[in-house]
Amino acid sequence: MIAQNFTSNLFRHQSYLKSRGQNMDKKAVIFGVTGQDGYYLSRLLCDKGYSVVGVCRRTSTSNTTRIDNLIKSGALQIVQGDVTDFGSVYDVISEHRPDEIYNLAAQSHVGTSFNQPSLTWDITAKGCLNILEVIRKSDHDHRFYQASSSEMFGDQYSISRSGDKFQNEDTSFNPQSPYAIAKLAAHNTTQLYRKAYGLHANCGILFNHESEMRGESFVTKKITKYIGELNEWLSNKHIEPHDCSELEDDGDKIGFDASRFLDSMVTYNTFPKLKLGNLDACRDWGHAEDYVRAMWLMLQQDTPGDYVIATGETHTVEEFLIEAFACKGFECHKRFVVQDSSLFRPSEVPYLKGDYSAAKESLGWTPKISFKELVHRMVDYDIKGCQAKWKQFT
Ligand code: NDP
Ligand code: GDR
Repeated sequence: MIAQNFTSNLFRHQSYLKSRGQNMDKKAVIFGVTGQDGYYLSRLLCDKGYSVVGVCRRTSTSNTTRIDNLIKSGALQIVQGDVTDFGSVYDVISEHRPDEIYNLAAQSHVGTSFNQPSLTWDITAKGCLNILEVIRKSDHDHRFYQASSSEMFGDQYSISRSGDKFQNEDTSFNPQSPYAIAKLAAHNTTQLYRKAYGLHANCGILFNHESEMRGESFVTKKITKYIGELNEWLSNKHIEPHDCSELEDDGDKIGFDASRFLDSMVTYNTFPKLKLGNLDACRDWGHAEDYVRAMWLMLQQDTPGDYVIATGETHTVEEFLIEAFACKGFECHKRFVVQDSSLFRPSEVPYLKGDYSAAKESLGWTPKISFKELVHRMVDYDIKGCQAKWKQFT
Protein backbone atom coordinates (compact mmCIF):
# COMPACT_ATOMS: atom_id res chain seq x y z
CA MET A 1 0.00 0.00 0.00
CA ILE A 2 2.81 2.40 0.98
CA ALA A 3 4.76 1.38 -2.13
CA GLN A 4 1.63 1.95 -4.25
CA ASN A 5 1.10 5.45 -2.79
CA PHE A 6 4.74 6.25 -3.33
CA THR A 7 4.60 5.16 -7.00
CA SER A 8 1.44 7.13 -7.70
CA ASN A 9 2.87 10.23 -6.01
CA LEU A 10 6.05 9.90 -8.04
CA PHE A 11 4.03 9.51 -11.22
CA ARG A 12 1.96 12.61 -10.35
CA HIS A 13 5.19 14.48 -9.59
CA GLN A 14 6.71 13.61 -13.00
CA SER A 15 3.47 14.39 -14.86
CA TYR A 16 3.36 17.76 -13.11
CA LEU A 17 6.84 18.67 -14.33
CA LYS A 18 6.14 17.46 -17.86
CA SER A 19 2.83 19.34 -17.96
CA ARG A 20 4.72 22.53 -17.19
CA GLY A 21 7.16 21.81 -19.98
CA GLN A 22 10.02 22.14 -17.55
CA ASN A 23 13.16 20.14 -17.40
CA MET A 24 13.59 17.47 -14.83
CA ASP A 25 17.36 17.87 -14.96
CA LYS A 26 17.86 19.63 -11.65
CA LYS A 27 16.91 17.86 -8.50
CA ALA A 28 16.87 19.21 -4.95
CA VAL A 29 16.37 17.53 -1.60
CA ILE A 30 15.09 19.66 1.29
CA PHE A 31 15.50 18.52 4.89
CA GLY A 32 13.08 20.51 7.08
CA VAL A 33 10.55 20.92 4.26
CA THR A 34 7.54 21.13 6.60
CA GLY A 35 8.75 24.31 8.33
CA GLN A 36 8.29 27.96 7.38
CA ASP A 37 11.36 28.15 5.12
CA GLY A 38 10.69 24.67 3.74
CA TYR A 39 7.37 25.94 2.42
CA TYR A 40 8.82 29.03 0.69
CA LEU A 41 11.89 27.23 -0.62
CA SER A 42 9.98 24.29 -2.07
CA ARG A 43 7.59 26.75 -3.76
CA LEU A 44 10.53 28.66 -5.24
CA LEU A 45 12.30 25.55 -6.51
CA CYS A 46 9.10 24.03 -7.95
CA ASP A 47 8.48 27.33 -9.79
CA LYS A 48 11.99 27.12 -11.20
CA GLY A 49 11.23 23.66 -12.59
CA TYR A 50 13.28 21.63 -10.16
CA SER A 51 12.33 18.15 -9.25
CA VAL A 52 11.92 18.65 -5.50
CA VAL A 53 12.01 15.96 -2.83
CA GLY A 54 11.06 16.97 0.70
CA VAL A 55 12.12 14.91 3.70
CA CYS A 56 9.55 14.63 6.51
CA ARG A 57 9.99 12.91 9.81
CA ARG A 58 7.37 10.54 11.04
CA THR A 59 4.85 12.16 13.39
CA SER A 60 1.65 10.79 14.93
CA THR A 61 -0.44 13.54 13.34
CA SER A 62 0.22 15.25 10.03
CA ASN A 63 2.95 17.89 9.95
CA THR A 64 2.54 18.81 6.26
CA THR A 65 -0.14 21.53 6.59
CA ARG A 66 2.00 24.23 4.99
CA ILE A 67 2.96 22.12 1.97
CA ASP A 68 -0.21 20.06 1.40
CA ASN A 69 -1.16 22.00 -1.73
CA LEU A 70 2.28 21.50 -3.27
CA ILE A 71 2.10 17.78 -2.53
CA LYS A 72 -1.43 17.45 -3.92
CA SER A 73 -0.47 19.26 -7.13
CA GLY A 74 2.31 16.75 -7.65
CA ALA A 75 4.96 19.47 -7.60
CA LEU A 76 6.60 18.22 -4.41
CA GLN A 77 7.49 14.64 -3.66
CA ILE A 78 7.65 13.62 -0.02
CA VAL A 79 9.84 10.90 1.47
CA GLN A 80 10.23 9.88 5.09
CA GLY A 81 13.48 10.51 6.95
CA ASP A 82 15.02 12.04 10.03
CA VAL A 83 18.32 13.92 10.14
CA THR A 84 19.26 12.26 13.42
CA ASP A 85 19.07 8.86 11.72
CA PHE A 86 22.15 8.41 9.55
CA GLY A 87 20.65 5.46 7.67
CA SER A 88 17.61 7.39 6.50
CA VAL A 89 19.74 10.37 5.44
CA TYR A 90 21.94 7.97 3.46
CA ASP A 91 18.94 6.31 1.82
CA VAL A 92 17.35 9.58 0.70
CA ILE A 93 20.54 11.06 -0.76
CA SER A 94 21.80 7.90 -2.43
CA GLU A 95 18.42 7.08 -3.94
CA HIS A 96 17.66 10.57 -5.29
CA ARG A 97 21.21 11.77 -6.07
CA PRO A 98 20.18 15.45 -5.86
CA ASP A 99 22.22 18.29 -7.36
CA GLU A 100 21.31 20.53 -4.43
CA ILE A 101 20.72 19.66 -0.79
CA TYR A 102 19.22 22.20 1.62
CA ASN A 103 19.47 21.49 5.35
CA LEU A 104 16.72 23.49 7.05
CA ALA A 105 16.01 20.83 9.66
CA ALA A 106 16.48 21.98 13.24
CA GLN A 107 14.98 22.24 16.68
CA SER A 108 14.78 25.92 15.86
CA HIS A 109 13.25 27.45 18.99
CA VAL A 110 15.89 29.19 21.11
CA GLY A 111 13.80 29.16 24.31
CA THR A 112 13.05 25.44 23.96
CA SER A 113 16.74 24.68 23.50
CA PHE A 114 17.35 25.60 27.16
CA ASN A 115 14.87 22.90 28.23
CA GLN A 116 15.83 20.30 25.59
CA PRO A 117 19.54 20.90 24.95
CA SER A 118 20.38 17.31 24.14
CA LEU A 119 17.64 16.93 21.53
CA THR A 120 18.61 20.31 20.09
CA TRP A 121 22.21 19.14 19.74
CA ASP A 122 21.22 15.87 18.05
CA ILE A 123 18.99 17.52 15.46
CA THR A 124 20.64 20.88 14.92
CA ALA A 125 24.33 19.94 15.11
CA LYS A 126 24.61 16.19 14.50
CA GLY A 127 21.88 16.21 11.84
CA CYS A 128 24.06 18.49 9.72
CA LEU A 129 27.10 16.24 10.25
CA ASN A 130 25.08 13.20 9.12
CA ILE A 131 24.18 14.92 5.85
CA LEU A 132 27.75 16.12 5.24
CA GLU A 133 29.15 12.64 5.84
CA VAL A 134 26.80 11.15 3.26
CA ILE A 135 27.76 13.89 0.77
CA ARG A 136 31.46 13.30 1.40
CA LYS A 137 31.12 9.60 0.64
CA SER A 138 28.88 10.05 -2.38
CA ASP A 139 30.22 9.73 -5.95
CA HIS A 140 27.78 12.45 -7.09
CA ASP A 141 28.48 16.21 -6.97
CA HIS A 142 26.00 17.63 -4.48
CA ARG A 143 25.86 21.31 -3.60
CA PHE A 144 24.95 21.87 0.04
CA TYR A 145 23.22 24.68 1.93
CA GLN A 146 23.37 24.89 5.73
CA ALA A 147 20.89 27.10 7.59
CA SER A 148 23.23 28.97 9.93
CA SER A 149 21.88 31.67 12.20
CA SER A 150 22.55 35.18 13.49
CA GLU A 151 22.05 33.65 16.97
CA MET A 152 25.66 32.42 16.62
CA PHE A 153 26.85 36.03 17.14
CA GLY A 154 25.28 36.05 20.60
CA ASP A 155 26.38 39.24 22.34
CA GLN A 156 29.01 40.18 19.72
CA TYR A 157 28.89 43.02 17.21
CA SER A 158 31.22 45.16 15.12
CA ILE A 159 31.22 48.96 15.17
CA SER A 160 31.46 51.13 12.06
CA ARG A 161 33.43 54.41 11.89
CA SER A 162 30.22 56.31 12.52
CA GLY A 163 29.55 54.24 15.65
CA ASP A 164 26.86 52.02 14.12
CA LYS A 165 26.65 48.51 15.64
CA PHE A 166 26.21 45.61 13.20
CA GLN A 167 27.20 42.00 12.44
CA ASN A 168 28.77 40.77 9.21
CA GLU A 169 30.83 37.76 8.06
CA ASP A 170 33.88 39.06 10.01
CA THR A 171 32.13 39.58 13.35
CA SER A 172 33.11 37.02 15.98
CA PHE A 173 30.71 34.44 17.39
CA ASN A 174 29.77 33.99 21.04
CA PRO A 175 26.63 31.82 21.21
CA GLN A 176 24.25 32.39 24.13
CA SER A 177 22.00 29.30 24.00
CA PRO A 178 22.21 25.53 23.40
CA TYR A 179 20.53 26.24 20.05
CA ALA A 180 23.21 28.73 19.01
CA ILE A 181 26.00 26.40 20.16
CA ALA A 182 24.54 23.59 18.04
CA LYS A 183 24.19 25.94 15.05
CA LEU A 184 27.79 27.08 15.43
CA ALA A 185 28.98 23.44 15.53
CA ALA A 186 27.06 22.77 12.29
CA HIS A 187 28.46 25.99 10.78
CA ASN A 188 32.05 25.04 11.64
CA THR A 189 31.54 21.50 10.37
CA THR A 190 30.20 22.79 7.05
CA GLN A 191 33.22 25.07 6.68
CA LEU A 192 35.55 22.19 7.54
CA TYR A 193 34.00 19.87 4.94
CA ARG A 194 34.32 22.61 2.34
CA LYS A 195 37.99 23.16 3.15
CA ALA A 196 39.08 19.60 3.86
CA TYR A 197 37.09 17.74 1.19
CA GLY A 198 36.43 20.46 -1.38
CA LEU A 199 32.64 20.24 -1.08
CA HIS A 200 30.43 22.96 -2.51
CA ALA A 201 29.15 23.60 1.01
CA ASN A 202 27.59 26.97 1.90
CA CYS A 203 26.34 28.64 5.08
CA GLY A 204 23.66 31.30 5.01
CA ILE A 205 23.96 33.28 8.24
CA LEU A 206 20.33 34.29 8.24
CA PHE A 207 18.92 36.89 10.58
CA ASN A 208 15.36 36.54 11.86
CA HIS A 209 12.86 36.10 9.08
CA GLU A 210 9.16 35.78 9.55
CA SER A 211 6.05 35.43 7.42
CA GLU A 212 2.40 34.52 7.35
CA MET A 213 3.62 30.89 7.68
CA ARG A 214 5.76 31.50 10.78
CA GLY A 215 5.55 28.94 13.61
CA GLU A 216 3.18 30.02 16.37
CA SER A 217 5.67 30.00 19.25
CA PHE A 218 7.93 32.70 17.77
CA VAL A 219 7.33 36.17 19.12
CA THR A 220 6.15 37.86 15.90
CA LYS A 221 3.51 35.23 15.15
CA LYS A 222 2.43 35.15 18.79
CA ILE A 223 1.73 38.88 18.52
CA THR A 224 -0.04 38.87 15.14
CA LYS A 225 -2.15 35.81 15.99
CA TYR A 226 -3.17 37.44 19.25
CA ILE A 227 -4.24 40.58 17.38
CA GLY A 228 -6.36 38.45 15.03
CA GLU A 229 -8.14 36.80 17.98
CA LEU A 230 -8.50 40.02 19.95
CA ASN A 231 -9.91 41.82 16.92
CA GLU A 232 -12.54 39.09 16.53
CA TRP A 233 -13.46 39.22 20.22
CA LEU A 234 -13.84 43.00 20.15
CA SER A 235 -15.82 43.09 16.93
CA ASN A 236 -18.29 40.59 18.39
CA LYS A 237 -18.79 43.09 21.19
CA HIS A 238 -19.03 46.02 18.76
CA ILE A 239 -15.94 47.64 20.24
CA GLU A 240 -13.70 49.60 17.87
CA PRO A 241 -9.94 48.99 18.24
CA HIS A 242 -9.31 52.75 18.40
CA ASP A 243 -11.73 53.17 21.29
CA CYS A 244 -11.22 50.55 23.97
CA SER A 245 -12.11 52.87 26.84
CA GLU A 246 -14.83 50.51 28.08
CA LEU A 247 -12.39 47.69 28.72
CA GLU A 248 -11.35 47.10 32.31
CA ASP A 249 -8.03 45.84 33.55
CA ASP A 250 -8.52 42.47 35.23
CA GLY A 251 -4.97 41.32 36.07
CA ASP A 252 -3.79 39.06 33.30
CA LYS A 253 -7.11 39.53 31.46
CA ILE A 254 -9.14 42.40 30.11
CA GLY A 255 -12.79 42.60 31.11
CA PHE A 256 -15.89 44.01 29.50
CA ASP A 257 -19.26 44.64 31.11
CA ALA A 258 -21.71 43.51 28.44
CA SER A 259 -24.95 43.94 30.39
CA ARG A 260 -25.92 47.17 28.64
CA PHE A 261 -25.45 45.72 25.17
CA LEU A 262 -26.26 42.06 25.18
CA ASP A 263 -29.44 40.24 25.90
CA SER A 264 -27.50 37.46 27.50
CA MET A 265 -26.99 35.60 30.76
CA VAL A 266 -23.31 36.42 30.56
CA THR A 267 -22.82 40.04 31.53
CA TYR A 268 -19.09 40.15 32.20
CA ASN A 269 -16.71 38.94 29.52
CA THR A 270 -12.98 38.54 29.77
CA PHE A 271 -10.20 37.98 27.26
CA PRO A 272 -6.66 36.92 28.20
CA LYS A 273 -3.80 39.37 27.80
CA LEU A 274 -0.86 38.46 25.60
CA LYS A 275 1.96 37.03 27.74
CA LEU A 276 5.44 37.96 26.55
CA GLY A 277 9.00 37.93 27.90
CA ASN A 278 11.76 40.39 27.06
CA LEU A 279 10.50 43.34 25.00
CA ASP A 280 13.85 45.14 24.76
CA ALA A 281 15.73 42.68 22.52
CA CYS A 282 16.59 44.13 19.10
CA ARG A 283 16.09 41.95 16.04
CA ASP A 284 16.70 42.43 12.32
CA TRP A 285 13.43 41.06 10.89
CA GLY A 286 12.93 40.25 7.21
CA HIS A 287 10.45 38.18 5.19
CA ALA A 288 11.15 34.46 4.55
CA GLU A 289 10.19 34.79 0.88
CA ASP A 290 13.21 37.06 0.33
CA TYR A 291 15.53 34.86 2.38
CA VAL A 292 14.92 31.56 0.55
CA ARG A 293 15.92 33.34 -2.67
CA ALA A 294 19.30 34.00 -1.08
CA MET A 295 19.67 30.29 -0.18
CA TRP A 296 19.12 29.32 -3.79
CA LEU A 297 21.48 32.01 -5.10
CA MET A 298 24.31 30.72 -2.91
CA LEU A 299 24.10 27.30 -4.58
CA GLN A 300 24.22 28.84 -8.07
CA GLN A 301 27.69 30.35 -7.53
CA ASP A 302 30.85 28.70 -8.89
CA THR A 303 32.56 29.21 -5.54
CA PRO A 304 30.92 28.22 -2.27
CA GLY A 305 30.89 30.64 0.66
CA ASP A 306 29.20 32.03 3.75
CA TYR A 307 26.87 35.03 3.61
CA VAL A 308 25.00 37.22 6.08
CA ILE A 309 21.39 37.62 4.97
CA ALA A 310 19.54 40.45 6.72
CA THR A 311 17.73 43.74 6.11
CA GLY A 312 20.21 46.08 7.83
CA GLU A 313 17.44 47.46 10.08
CA THR A 314 16.83 46.62 13.70
CA HIS A 315 13.73 46.94 15.90
CA THR A 316 12.91 46.02 19.47
CA VAL A 317 10.19 43.48 20.22
CA GLU A 318 8.20 46.41 21.62
CA GLU A 319 8.52 48.26 18.29
CA PHE A 320 7.12 45.19 16.54
CA LEU A 321 4.22 45.25 19.01
CA ILE A 322 3.55 48.95 18.37
CA GLU A 323 3.60 48.52 14.57
CA ALA A 324 1.39 45.41 14.72
CA PHE A 325 -1.25 46.93 16.99
CA ALA A 326 -1.22 50.13 14.92
CA CYS A 327 -2.09 48.13 11.76
CA LYS A 328 -5.61 47.60 13.11
CA GLY A 329 -5.90 51.08 14.57
CA PHE A 330 -5.40 50.14 18.24
CA GLU A 331 -4.54 53.24 20.22
CA CYS A 332 -2.00 51.37 22.36
CA HIS A 333 -0.77 47.82 22.92
CA LYS A 334 0.04 48.24 26.60
CA ARG A 335 -3.35 47.37 28.07
CA PHE A 336 -3.31 44.03 26.20
CA VAL A 337 0.20 42.83 27.07
CA VAL A 338 1.58 41.40 30.28
CA GLN A 339 5.16 40.37 30.91
CA ASP A 340 5.67 36.83 32.18
CA SER A 341 8.95 36.03 33.91
CA SER A 342 8.83 32.40 32.71
CA LEU A 343 9.21 33.65 29.13
CA PHE A 344 12.53 35.38 29.82
CA ARG A 345 15.51 33.29 28.72
CA PRO A 346 18.38 32.31 31.03
CA SER A 347 20.64 34.26 28.68
CA GLU A 348 19.60 36.54 25.87
CA VAL A 349 20.91 37.91 22.57
CA PRO A 350 20.39 41.64 23.03
CA TYR A 351 21.13 43.17 19.64
CA LEU A 352 21.11 41.93 16.04
CA LYS A 353 21.50 44.04 12.93
CA GLY A 354 23.00 42.45 9.84
CA ASP A 355 25.19 43.98 7.17
CA TYR A 356 24.39 42.10 3.95
CA SER A 357 26.89 43.96 1.70
CA ALA A 358 28.73 40.75 0.74
CA ALA A 359 25.51 39.03 -0.39
CA LYS A 360 24.56 42.14 -2.35
CA GLU A 361 27.90 42.26 -4.10
CA SER A 362 28.46 38.57 -4.81
CA LEU A 363 24.92 37.23 -5.12
CA GLY A 364 23.13 40.39 -6.28
CA TRP A 365 20.72 39.82 -3.38
CA THR A 366 18.76 42.54 -1.60
CA PRO A 367 15.62 42.22 0.53
CA LYS A 368 12.41 43.43 -1.15
CA ILE A 369 9.91 43.31 1.73
CA SER A 370 10.22 46.05 4.37
CA PHE A 371 9.68 45.70 8.12
CA LYS A 372 6.39 47.58 7.85
CA GLU A 373 5.12 45.41 4.99
CA LEU A 374 6.16 42.25 6.85
CA VAL A 375 4.18 43.27 9.95
CA HIS A 376 1.14 44.32 7.92
CA ARG A 377 1.12 41.09 5.89
CA MET A 378 1.28 38.98 9.06
CA VAL A 379 -1.45 40.95 10.83
CA ASP A 380 -3.77 40.92 7.78
CA TYR A 381 -3.29 37.18 7.37
CA ASP A 382 -4.12 36.44 11.01
CA ILE A 383 -7.09 38.78 11.07
CA LYS A 384 -8.56 37.06 8.03
CA GLY A 385 -7.72 33.62 9.46
CA CYS A 386 -9.55 34.39 12.74
CA GLN A 387 -12.55 35.84 10.92
CA ALA A 388 -12.81 32.72 8.76
CA LYS A 389 -12.54 30.45 11.81
CA TRP A 390 -15.25 32.41 13.62
CA LYS A 391 -17.59 32.18 10.61
CA GLN A 392 -17.30 28.38 10.70
CA PHE A 393 -18.87 28.36 14.15
CA THR A 394 -21.68 30.84 13.49
P1 NDP B 1 10.94 25.71 11.52
O1 NDP B 1 11.04 25.42 12.96
O2 NDP B 1 9.68 26.29 10.97
O3 NDP B 1 11.23 24.35 10.69
C1 NDP B 1 12.16 23.40 11.14
C2 NDP B 1 12.04 22.17 10.26
O4 NDP B 1 12.94 21.17 10.73
C3 NDP B 1 10.64 21.51 10.28
O5 NDP B 1 10.34 21.07 8.99
C4 NDP B 1 10.85 20.34 11.21
O6 NDP B 1 9.95 19.27 10.98
C5 NDP B 1 12.24 19.94 10.77
N1 NDP B 1 12.86 19.01 11.71
C6 NDP B 1 12.97 19.10 13.05
N2 NDP B 1 13.57 18.02 13.55
C7 NDP B 1 13.87 17.21 12.51
C8 NDP B 1 14.48 15.94 12.38
N3 NDP B 1 14.95 15.29 13.44
N4 NDP B 1 14.62 15.40 11.13
C9 NDP B 1 14.14 16.05 10.05
N5 NDP B 1 13.52 17.25 10.11
C10 NDP B 1 13.39 17.82 11.32
O7 NDP B 1 12.18 26.64 11.13
P2 NDP B 1 12.32 27.74 9.97
O8 NDP B 1 11.67 27.25 8.75
O9 NDP B 1 11.97 29.06 10.54
O10 NDP B 1 13.91 27.77 9.78
C11 NDP B 1 14.56 26.88 8.88
C12 NDP B 1 16.00 26.69 9.33
O11 NDP B 1 16.67 27.94 9.35
C13 NDP B 1 16.16 26.12 10.73
O12 NDP B 1 17.31 25.32 10.72
C14 NDP B 1 16.40 27.35 11.60
O13 NDP B 1 17.14 26.99 12.75
C15 NDP B 1 17.21 28.21 10.64
N6 NDP B 1 17.10 29.63 10.84
C16 NDP B 1 15.86 30.21 10.89
C17 NDP B 1 15.74 31.58 11.00
C18 NDP B 1 14.41 32.25 11.08
O14 NDP B 1 14.36 33.40 11.51
N7 NDP B 1 13.34 31.60 10.66
C19 NDP B 1 16.95 32.44 11.06
C20 NDP B 1 18.19 31.71 10.98
C21 NDP B 1 18.25 30.36 10.86
P3 NDP B 1 8.55 19.13 11.82
O15 NDP B 1 7.54 19.89 11.03
O16 NDP B 1 8.33 17.67 11.81
O17 NDP B 1 8.77 19.70 13.19
P1 GDR C 1 14.77 34.20 18.17
O1 GDR C 1 13.22 34.38 17.85
O2 GDR C 1 15.01 33.71 19.52
O3 GDR C 1 15.43 35.50 17.77
O4 GDR C 1 15.16 33.03 17.15
P2 GDR C 1 11.97 34.48 18.83
O5 GDR C 1 10.85 35.01 18.01
O6 GDR C 1 11.75 33.21 19.57
O7 GDR C 1 12.44 35.59 19.90
C1 GDR C 1 12.79 36.91 19.49
C2 GDR C 1 12.96 37.77 20.73
O8 GDR C 1 11.69 37.96 21.35
C3 GDR C 1 11.84 37.75 22.74
N1 GDR C 1 10.54 37.35 23.30
C4 GDR C 1 9.88 36.21 23.03
N2 GDR C 1 10.18 35.17 22.22
C5 GDR C 1 9.28 34.15 22.14
N3 GDR C 1 9.52 33.14 21.32
N4 GDR C 1 8.11 34.15 22.87
C6 GDR C 1 7.79 35.16 23.69
O9 GDR C 1 6.74 35.15 24.33
C7 GDR C 1 8.71 36.26 23.78
N5 GDR C 1 8.69 37.43 24.48
C8 GDR C 1 9.80 38.08 24.16
C9 GDR C 1 12.92 36.68 22.86
O10 GDR C 1 13.45 36.64 24.17
C10 GDR C 1 13.89 37.16 21.78
O11 GDR C 1 14.71 38.16 22.29
C11 GDR C 1 14.68 33.02 15.82
C12 GDR C 1 14.50 31.54 15.42
O12 GDR C 1 13.86 31.48 14.16
C13 GDR C 1 15.86 30.86 15.31
O13 GDR C 1 15.68 29.55 14.77
C14 GDR C 1 16.76 31.68 14.39
O14 GDR C 1 18.04 31.10 14.30
C15 GDR C 1 16.88 33.12 14.91
O15 GDR C 1 15.58 33.69 14.96
C16 GDR C 1 17.73 34.00 14.00
